Amino acid sequence: MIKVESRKNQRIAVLGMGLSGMASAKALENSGANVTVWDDNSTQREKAERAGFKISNPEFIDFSSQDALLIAPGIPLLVNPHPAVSAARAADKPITSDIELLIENCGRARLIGITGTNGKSTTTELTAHILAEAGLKHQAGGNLGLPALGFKHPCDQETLVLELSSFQLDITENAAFDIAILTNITPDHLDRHGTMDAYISAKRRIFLRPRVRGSSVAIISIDDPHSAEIHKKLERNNDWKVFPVSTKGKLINGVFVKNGILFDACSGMARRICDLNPISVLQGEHNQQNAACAYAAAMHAGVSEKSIVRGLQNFKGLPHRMERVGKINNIELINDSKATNVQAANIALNCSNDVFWIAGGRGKGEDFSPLAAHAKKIRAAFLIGEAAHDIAKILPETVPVTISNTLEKAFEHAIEAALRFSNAATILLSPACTAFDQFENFSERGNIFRAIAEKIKSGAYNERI
Ligand code: UMA
Repeated sequence: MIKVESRKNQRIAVLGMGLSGMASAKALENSGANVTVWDDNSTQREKAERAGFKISNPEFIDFSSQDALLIAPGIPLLVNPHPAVSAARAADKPITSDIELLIENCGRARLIGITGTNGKSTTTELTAHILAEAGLKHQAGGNLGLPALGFKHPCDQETLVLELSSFQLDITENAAFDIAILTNITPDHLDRHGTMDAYISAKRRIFLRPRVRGSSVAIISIDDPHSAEIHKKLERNNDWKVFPVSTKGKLINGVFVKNGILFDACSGMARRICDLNPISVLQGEHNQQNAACAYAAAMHAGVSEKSIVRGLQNFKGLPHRMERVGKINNIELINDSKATNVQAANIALNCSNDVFWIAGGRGKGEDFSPLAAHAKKIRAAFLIGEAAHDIAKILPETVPVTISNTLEKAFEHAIEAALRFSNAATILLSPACTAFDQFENFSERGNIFRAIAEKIKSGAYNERI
């Protein structure tokens, strides 16, 4: 784990003992900090107590004797801040995060930060995969997989690839990256940030300051207006070397994809790098955007073009992102459980035809109506969870809707309907919602979808259908 030398002997209260809080508390304690922990959920608190941590509710701590409050990403900060956040602020004590402590303590290891509404996990994994392909020492994690302070302490020659959520960026004051990537911005997490402006501000914080003024690299996909605006502003100052990325048109100074071919025009002249069309896990404009961002990052990290192309070509993709989990007769089964917002579901529906669509879960305060644009290809919708009725409302009468409530029922209803349909079809789980109303997280939801698909493929469901 990370040696958090910068906080040795400090008194730190840790709030939120999930994955990131637990790793943070362990790293801080091992590094000689005086740590107390808290979780509002008694089960998590007991788990922390069993792990040997001192429990103390930061809401009632005398913050004058504390050095900082470290909060997990899920702790409310700006809209209805957690009372402990207000207590720390009232005492004028810093609020910090695991990402901040990693940045403070990672020495000269290269830091690549990746954010964006969609595509940040794929870009993170793809960048890490390319570094691995090139034989470069690296670790990847953050919002995906390993929490920041759970990384092994890096050596100076290492590269750390960090997926960063808007939650993490909001609570990180000293963000500073060698290479910072913004994949895109569309509405998401409005329940947490309150307004779209606040959400955009959180995302923009990845460019708060360069690690090395004038030579840190900002890679910004400019295909949506919010990211294009950030790119325009950043380009005007000399703090960063700024490179745009696009899948919509030719660029004269960045990386772009045209007809599925990746081009590099970072040094002026456009050079053909590779054909993404045959790479099955990089299909669709959204994946081309991820590939272009990962290419740009790897190139600026010094990876040879040959290794990058090899990495792109043998990338295996990520689970729960348009993951093909099987075929029954002529029905494709696609697990896109990671689509936890409207734009992600929009992308998935764009890529499919004759869809039997399973959607719903816990909404994030977003408007579902853009999804109605796909009505013509949705043969039927099977809706689950808290948002089922809100999604039903935006679909026109031409789309048969079943409120299935649970994923198991929705799958059963979808397979019955798809088997009655005479043409090739797709059963697509692309919920446009988080999983938190019925599952631990999107991974659990996707794993259950995959398990049902396996059962159906093995015939275990046949008698019931
Ligand atoms: N808690 C409180 N009080 C509160 C709110 C939460 O005590 O008011 C406690 C909960 O009881 C729980 C703990 O805080 O025990 C959970 O903390 P957390 O929500 O920060 O979750 P972690 O388990 O620490 O996981 C976090 C990220 N979670 C969120 O940002 C919501 C994980 O991202 C990340 O993988 C992990 O740290 C490791 O870094 C998940 C996520 O859903 C994948 N991210 C969102 C997204 O991608 O859209 C942002």
